[in-house]
Formats: sequence, structure tokens, C-alpha cells
Amino acid sequence: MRLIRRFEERCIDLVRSGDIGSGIHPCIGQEGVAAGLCAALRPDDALLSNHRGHGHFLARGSDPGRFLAELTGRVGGIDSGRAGSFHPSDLSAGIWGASGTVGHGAAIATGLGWALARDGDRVAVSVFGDGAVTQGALLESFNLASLWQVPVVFVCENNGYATTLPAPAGIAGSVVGRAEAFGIPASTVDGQDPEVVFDAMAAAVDRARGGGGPSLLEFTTYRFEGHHTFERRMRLAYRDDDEVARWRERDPLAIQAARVPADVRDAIDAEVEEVLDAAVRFALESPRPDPADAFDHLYATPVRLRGSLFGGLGAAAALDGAGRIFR
Ligand SMILES: Cc1ncc(C[n+]2csc(CCOP(=O)(O)OP(=O)(O)O)c2C)c(N)n1
Repeated sequence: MRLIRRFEERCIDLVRSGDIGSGIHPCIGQEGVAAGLCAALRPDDALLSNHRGHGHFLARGSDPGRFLAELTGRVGGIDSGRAGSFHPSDLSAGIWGASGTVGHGAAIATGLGWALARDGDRVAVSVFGDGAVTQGALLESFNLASLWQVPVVFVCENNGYATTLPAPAGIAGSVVGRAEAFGIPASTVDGQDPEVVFDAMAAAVDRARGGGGPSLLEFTTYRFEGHHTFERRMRLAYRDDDEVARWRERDPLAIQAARVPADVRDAIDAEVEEVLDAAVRFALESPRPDPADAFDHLYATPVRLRGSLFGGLGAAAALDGAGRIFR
């Protein structure tokens, strides 16, 4: 959790310096969910993350240097600098993708879980926010996952807001009620305590692994920062300071730190700083991609560039193997 917190604080510095051009959606305040849920998974389990996913990647073991290189758009990144903060994947850490398309991961995780069940006892996990539970794809996923008893755990990180929309203003009924309507066991759990998260997640994963089918966990949590780093400049007024202060009193790092001896805490903090100093160095020293490679990895049949990619609107053109022109 300390690594996730400090990683994102360093990311915010890199947004300010212009090195992370896209900005980020910080998960600061929500680290307890990422840490607890990932600790309950086996390395060969599969996780689909979302736009607020840095914590999931780090908790699953993504290399901080290569991840930071991804966010800064460098060739040393986990996806060669092509995915950025929104759409990374890291199969070596069991993360089959993340996306800014809200709710996308539930359908992929359901299909993946269905496929994994034919080949051993691996489990698929889909992590999404409260904003995703109004997406139709989620309900279609619940339907098939329940009918086919797919080993998938649906994880809702309910941080109270979809951008600026309070969850009760956007969600008719409840999050758990949606899953229960499809015969999927569901519960609401404190997401600020990583050990409580771990226990709930371990039970859901065991159930899926043992052939018991899908389940849904709604973790109540809070983001201490804005929806996106742009909010620091916009000063959007959709939640009051008292609310933020109340949640800060339940900081997951403080909750866990109280269980760890001071010397161990100090050693962890020092190690995290060392790892992140090296990670920032690695990222910023990694070269930027060559614009001429922009279309690489987009299609099974490679496309080649014709004209100048950055020559203005309409100037970019590419041919695929069959000679079709993309503009
Ligand atoms: C399919 C789709 N619809 C709408 C959006 C616009 N959008 C971006 S973030 C967001 C809110 C997401 O809220 P939530 O799922 O609760 O996640 P959080 O940002 O709170 O972690 C929305 C609606 C989108 N990215 N994708």
C-alpha cells in the first residue's frame, strides 16, 4: 500500500512536470482494496482492471520502473509506451487489460473465466467502480456467469462518486441487489481495511476455484484525490471538505500501519523510496517511441505508414497488407 501511495504521489509530480501528458486517475485512499484483493489471488489468476488501476498493477507485482515508463510514454514501458495510464496490460503480472471504457472488463472477465474453467482452476476477476454498475454489459455478464457458473469474482470499488455524480443519484436500487437478482451471492464490505478485504476476497476466490461459480463484492472506499488530476486545477465543488476529512480518518495505510512494528514500517518506507527513485530514473532515461512505429501492433496484418503522421489533419495514411488505406 505504501508503494501504491508513493507511486501515485510521484505520478502527480510527473503530471505537473509534463512527463505524464495524459494525467492520471489516482487511487490514493483506495489502496486497501487493491492490496487486499490482489493478495488473495494466485499469480496465474486473471484480473481485468479499469481507469483507476495503478494500485491493481503494483499489488499484482508489475515492475514499478517499467510501469512508470509506460505512464510517461517510453519504449521501456510494460506496453512499450503505447497504452499509457488508461489502457495498460501486464500478462506477466496476471493483468489482462485495463480500460477507460467504463464497465468493459466484466464481459471480458466472464469470457476469460469460462475459458479458464476448461483448463484447471484459475479464477478471473473484474474490478470496476460504482459508475460501471449502470452499464448493460455488466448485467449481461452477471447473467451468463450465473447460468454457466463461471469462476469469476466481480469487484466493485464503490468510492461514492462516478466522476462528480454521487452513487445514490446514479444507481437505482443497490449494487449487491443487481447481482443477487441473477442468483449471484453478493456482499458489501469495508474497503478501507486491507485485511477485511483479503478475507472477503479469499472466500470468493475459494468458492470460484472450487466450482461454486461467480460472486460479487462491493467494497466501500473513497478517493482522497479528484476523479482525475485535472481536478486539481478545476476546483470542482461536488463534495465538501468535512466528508473528505472524515474518510481521511480511515486511511487504509494508517489502519494497516497500526498493526506493524515501527521498525518494520520504517524499513518498508525506506525501501519504497529507493525503489521509486530507481523507477523514476529508469522511466525518464528510457527513450521515447519513434512516431513511425505508431501503427505497429494495431492489426494482425501489420500496416505501414504513407505520408506524415503528424503532418496535419488528413495527412496520415496507412496501408494494410491487403492494400486498404486507413486515413
Ligand atoms: C462506457 C463509458 N461511458 C462513460 C464514460 C465516461 N466516464 C469516464 S470516468 C466515468 C465515471 C467512472 O466512475 P466509476 O466507475 O465509479 O469509477 P471511479 O472513477 O469512481 O473509480 C465515466 C462515466 C466512459 N469512460 N465509458
